[in-house]
Amino acid sequence: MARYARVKGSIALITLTNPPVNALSAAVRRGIMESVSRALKDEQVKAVVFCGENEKFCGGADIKEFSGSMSGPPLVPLIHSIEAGEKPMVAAIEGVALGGGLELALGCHYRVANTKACLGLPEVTLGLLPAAGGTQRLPRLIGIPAALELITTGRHVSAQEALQLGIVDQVAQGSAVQAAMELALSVIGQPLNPRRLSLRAPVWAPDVDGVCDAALAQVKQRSRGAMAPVACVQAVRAAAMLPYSKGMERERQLMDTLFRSGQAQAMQYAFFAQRNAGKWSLPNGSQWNNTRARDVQRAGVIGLGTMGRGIAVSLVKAGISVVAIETDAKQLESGKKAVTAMLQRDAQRRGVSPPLHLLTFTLSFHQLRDVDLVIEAVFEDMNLKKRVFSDLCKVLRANSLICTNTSGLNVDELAAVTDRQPLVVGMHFFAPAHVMKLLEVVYGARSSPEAVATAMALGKRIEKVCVAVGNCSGFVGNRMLKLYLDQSVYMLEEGATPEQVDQALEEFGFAMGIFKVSDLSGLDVGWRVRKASGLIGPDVDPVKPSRWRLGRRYCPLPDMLCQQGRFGQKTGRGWYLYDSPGSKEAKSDPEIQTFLEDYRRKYGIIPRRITSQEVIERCAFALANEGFRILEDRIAASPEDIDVIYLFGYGWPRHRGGPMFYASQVGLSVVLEKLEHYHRIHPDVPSLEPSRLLRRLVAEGSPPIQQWKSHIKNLRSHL
Ligand code: 3H9
Repeated sequence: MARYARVKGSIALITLTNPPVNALSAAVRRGIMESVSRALKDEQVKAVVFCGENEKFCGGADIKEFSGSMSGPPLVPLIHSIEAGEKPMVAAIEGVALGGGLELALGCHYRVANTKACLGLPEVTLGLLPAAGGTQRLPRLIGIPAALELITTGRHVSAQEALQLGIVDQVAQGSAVQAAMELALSVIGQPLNPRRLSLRAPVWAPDVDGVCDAALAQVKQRSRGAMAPVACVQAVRAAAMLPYSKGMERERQLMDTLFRSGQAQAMQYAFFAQRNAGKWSLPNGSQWNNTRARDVQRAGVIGLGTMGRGIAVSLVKAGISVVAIETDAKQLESGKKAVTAMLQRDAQRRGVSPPLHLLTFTLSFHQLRDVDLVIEAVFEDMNLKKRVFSDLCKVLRANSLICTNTSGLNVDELAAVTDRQPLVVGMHFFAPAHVMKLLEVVYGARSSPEAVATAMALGKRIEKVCVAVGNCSGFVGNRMLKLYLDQSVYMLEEGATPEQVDQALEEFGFAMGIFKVSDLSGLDVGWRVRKASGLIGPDVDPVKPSRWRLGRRYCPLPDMLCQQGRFGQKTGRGWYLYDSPGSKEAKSDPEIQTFLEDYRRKYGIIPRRITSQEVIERCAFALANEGFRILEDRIAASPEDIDVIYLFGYGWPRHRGGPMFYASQVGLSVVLEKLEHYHRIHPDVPSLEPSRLLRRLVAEGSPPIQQWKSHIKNLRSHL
């Protein structure tokens, strides 16, 4: 797990060998310990170079080990022994030096990276802090402000930036190992104490308290309720205030607290869930590793509204030629301007030239004859999309894929109007499509595994986190969202205000409460959907609309707001008030308070106090309950897939793992009990009735979330 070789006569080359990222498993740590001791004992060896197999230095501690009992030599003393070694130790960084990997490099006396390397301390994204001396050595190397920024964000830096910051001593154009060996030979005999970061004095500066306080305020605002960023600031503050050994003690104490926290478990779960989502499977047994994706060189994008523009930008940035289509010249021109500007801004930021040559803007469908795949992103209207689909079939090659960007329309119904049902899939992007990470790839009843594989591979290529989901109204994300929205507005009827509900959700960790998000997305969007689905019609009394529709409780409050022209940010008024249309700062609106009071009076509702706990329980458990139904229906293959959708598409706080993980962490029997309680009080809300799968899991002793899949199979075999 660490290979030892003597090279150039006097250099010990220690290679970490634990593919794919040479994580510091117990075996690797043991291997390093033995190799270092051998190098120090060997009189022929004058310097030591560390590198990683397959041109990847090290991805850090082995995260899989965190859930078991730790064994093998601990990392902290191991890095100390490297730093204390009486021969120059040089890290040759290629690929990645992350977390414990970078901490190992910081324990070395010199660091060389090659141009393609990236470095960082991303522990905060796993609910932890760099606990192998990273919080103490990095500030001593690059100063408090820069270290705070890197450690609290977990940001990766390029080799060039690492050089500017002073993290590495040299950037090599070619092999970092060769350059490190040359450097090692050149420093033999030079004093090592100045290179030992732990021997440096604390990096105190007159404004250090102010800098740390500002960082603390920033992380509290950015990651509401997350413990790790706060602990990171505390540990770096210790580096500024305390001698090294005391700072290390503080680092360890803080790590112990984080390590045992549910937040770290949630974030590590999220790390693996994200990677597992790419290992998709379909109910028919086809999956990621037995299905070939087609190569996509040229794509068409139909419609250059908000979604189409973002999709075109994402494709072009990934090097795919795009034929972008609009129906009239004016819209085409405005789409062209917007797409070009987005690409130019992005290219400027990255210091490259914009790949505008990959774009063709046209009004003619005929230009699509050579594309491998089309993504239709026209208005969310079934008849319009059907028309586009049948028109596409007239011009496309027989084997071109057709994808629809829809947030919930029936993919099978759309596929049925084409001459190629197996080649039709949904690609549900999230706005803005060039920014948001999530992509739901929706397979219909007749979608071929190859079409799913192609959409998943394309999504990955444009740097999306892709989840394959089945076809049903709203797919996974929006099907669940509807119930979450329902609960939120019911609570307004019962006595809450939008501010109270949003505050509870924000304290839970959401960046924005549901009413602020609704104002941002536009209240008219849901209004249109409700009209199309028959919930709002001419027979609805405009003065006192019914609170009971299609056999269940219905809250007309959002419709009543829309009738007043309150569409959210875009009109300057929604659940909140904004200074002007389009402005973003939400302010409480006394008119909304009066509106809610009048409404309750009109319907004879006696308002009651709704606690934050009730807000979270009703929103989060309603989400999870629908998640269980989605699993029963095989719309999602696993609870991890659902959680990834909520983490990347709906702002669910990462330190809460996702709605399904949260349910497992709270305890399934508690969730069941609460749902039964709320359903007893609100029998007219069928979605609060606990799902069969939840009941079954509780009856089977609430197994851990990783085992739910097998219980779902059993449940199905009993149906
Ligand atoms: C730490 O270091 C704590 C210390 O401060 C203190 C301790 C005392 N462990 O992402 P990919 C797996 S905490 C175990 O698809 P990429 C990953 O699950 C650690 N496994 O590839 C996947 O497995 P599979 C701090 C790991 O090229 C496979 O490798 N370090 C680890 O897109 C490929 O991963 C981090 O937070 C690991 N550390 O990206 C870095 N890393 O094939 C976490 C990866 O079975 N890792 N795997 O699905 C990353 O950010 C990315 O994986 C990396 C490669 C950028 C390295």
